Order: sequence, then C-alpha cells, then structure tokens
Amino acid sequence: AKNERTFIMVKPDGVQRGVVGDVLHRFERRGYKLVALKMIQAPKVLLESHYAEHKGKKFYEPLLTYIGSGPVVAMVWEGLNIVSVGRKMLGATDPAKSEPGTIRGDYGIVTGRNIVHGSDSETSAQREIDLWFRPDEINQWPHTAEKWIYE
Ligand code: DAT
Ligand code: MG
Repeated sequence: AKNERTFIMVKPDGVQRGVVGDVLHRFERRGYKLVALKMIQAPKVLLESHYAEHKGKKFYEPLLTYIGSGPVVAMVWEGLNIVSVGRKMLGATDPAKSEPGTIRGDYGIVTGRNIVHGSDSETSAQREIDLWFRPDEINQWPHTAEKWIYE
C-alpha cells in the first residue's frame, strides 16, 4: 500500500560522517514521503527496547554504547513497499557485503559502524515508529508529486 511506513535512522557515525543529507536525499528523490523527522540522543531504555531482539548477544552492549554515543536522526518514511525497498537502499547489515550504490556499501566498512538503521518488516516498523515517535509527531500532508510517482 502507498501508506506503508518504515522507521529509518541515521546512526551517530552517520551524523559524524556528514551523511544525513545524503540519506534524506536518497529517500526523497526516490519518491518516498517524509512524515516525521527528529534529532535525538537516545536514552538507554529506548535503545534497550529498540534492540530487545539482540539482548544477550555479544555485540549487544557495544551496540547500545555506539548508538547512544551521540545524536541520531530518526525518520518515518511512507510509500509503496517502503520497508523492503528501504532495506535494499541501506544494503546488507555487514557493509563489506553491501553493494556499492547502497548507503552502507557507499559509506561503511564494518558491521559495528554501519551508518543507518531500517525496519526489517512492517511489524517491526510499526513497533519502532511507536517507540521513537509520539502520534502528534507524525505529519499528515498532501504529497502533490504523488500523481507523478505512482500510476
Ligand atoms: P540490521 O541493522 O541490518 O537490521 P541486525 O538487526 O541483525 O541488523 O543487527 C542490528 C545492529 O546490530 C546492526 O545494524 C549492527 C549491529 N550488529 C549486528 N550484528 C553484529 C555483529 N556480528 N557485530 C557487531 N555488530 C553487529
Ligand atoms: Mg535489525
């Protein structure tokens, strides 16, 4: 559906590397609709909830330290098949396995500094959007270019 949503986040390394604008540009120029955006240094409780599925793994604590080490740019994007297309635009979890032309494939080298996050399913997207944004932070606006993006 055209109103499918995903949660995309530029991680602290992405902010430091100056790729916030590029990440926005990639989703924007593709034709997706930005409906929420904020910069936030996430408290540990938020990160524990966001990464709950990884609790107990060896990279879990370093991951929370890394993501909590500085501000992130959190976004909600909307459009047809945005969850799966968004994951393709990000590239593989390990940047070494990401194709050039993807965000991680263009900017990353190691998994523990992979620049961006994107929801892995519609269920995860809903959970993550609810975790990071209040309902009143999600914007309703007419995307007037839509008639040129969809047939
Ligand atoms: P993704 O972010 O592609 O959904 P994931 O959910 O498996 O990947 O893992 C979440 C994040 O945790 C990932 O972006 C980077 C970190 N991570 C995952 N596996 C790792 C590993 N083997 N070593 C270091 N960091 C890892
Ligand atoms: Mg994941």
